[in-house]
Amino acid sequence: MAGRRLTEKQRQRIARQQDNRRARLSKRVEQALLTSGNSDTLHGRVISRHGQHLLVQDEEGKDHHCLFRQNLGEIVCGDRVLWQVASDDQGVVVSLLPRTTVLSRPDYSGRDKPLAANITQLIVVLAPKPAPTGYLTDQYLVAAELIGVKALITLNKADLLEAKEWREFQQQYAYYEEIGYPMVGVSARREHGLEPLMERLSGETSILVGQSGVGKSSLINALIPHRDETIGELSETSGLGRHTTSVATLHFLENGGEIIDSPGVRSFRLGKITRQQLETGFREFAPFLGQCQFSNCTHRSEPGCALIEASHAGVIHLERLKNFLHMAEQLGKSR
Ligand SMILES: Nc1nc2c(ncn2[C@@H]2O[C@H](COP(=O)(O)OP(=O)(O)O)[C@@H](O)[C@H]2O)c(=O)[nH]1
Ligand SMILES: [Mg+2]
Ligand SMILES: [Zn+2]
Repeated sequence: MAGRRLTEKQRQRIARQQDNRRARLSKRVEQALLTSGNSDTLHGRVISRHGQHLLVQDEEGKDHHCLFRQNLGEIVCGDRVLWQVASDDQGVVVSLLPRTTVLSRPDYSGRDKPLAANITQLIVVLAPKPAPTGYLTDQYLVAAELIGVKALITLNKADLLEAKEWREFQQQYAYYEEIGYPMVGVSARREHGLEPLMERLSGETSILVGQSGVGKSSLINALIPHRDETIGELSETSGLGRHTTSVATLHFLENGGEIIDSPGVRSFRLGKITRQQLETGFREFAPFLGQCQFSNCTHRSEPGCALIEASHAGVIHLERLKNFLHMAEQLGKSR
């Protein structure tokens, strides 16, 4: 990422601009609260965030365009908040309620930036096209383990392959099921067959992740009939609807589930984690951790390495160990 590194001068200028913008915004927020004279606080759910603007849904299911107090930190899609009405079409978020989980990734400067909050399930979407990279999949699965949410693998675009090829495609990922990650096969293009996915969404707040083009947005469209119309309405009232694919956006399902569409993440890097955390991010390694001959074993080539032995015995999939080693190599490096 060396090409994207900023000079100290550029960094200072950006920081100054951000300070100025924040100061201006703070003034606007306080002004809006003053003029409304209304101090009732209401519960809300953050549907999406566009820069300094939030789309917040109230408890009746109505959406409000909100600013937020600048001392609240990063507010993201899925957050639960308290807010006040400032004017007919605008509110101000005054408090961020505690999160159960937060999914983050490092921004351009390497700082952890939250992407979505209060999720309970991470859904990795794979498709025959664009061809999956196992490395990205495993990074997502490690993230799910570390933040403590369930993970589900969804193979999309079943319609692209003949039945036999599709079975082979599914077979390629069967080892994930053995590890304990459920897998469902679907097609966003077919009218029927989404039930196995729908069942897994019930009662959960799920986030769809995966390469751009695998069909995350199409799946949400297929799961939520009439969604397009709703989006149309939003864009008229707030101007926000049109950009829903460029930011994480929360959607409500008929079965009570909630689902977050995230923008295509080409390279998802884990935040700063320790080697030990990375090891626990591969759930099938658990029985073997601490069993190596050397207590500081890197699991690369040491004699008596329990992980290498397990991979030779076919208990740990070779691809998983390879991806672990690759991730471990990235840990110590500066960005
Ligand atoms: N054949 C087929 N195409 C699909 C399917 N799901 C999505 N697509 C297509 O794949 C492309 C990318 O879909 P999109 O939902 O934007 O992917 P996203 O980037 O993951 O949100 C679009 O051209 C979709 O029409 C599917 O199940 N079958
Ligand atoms: Mg999309
Ligand atoms: Zn080892």
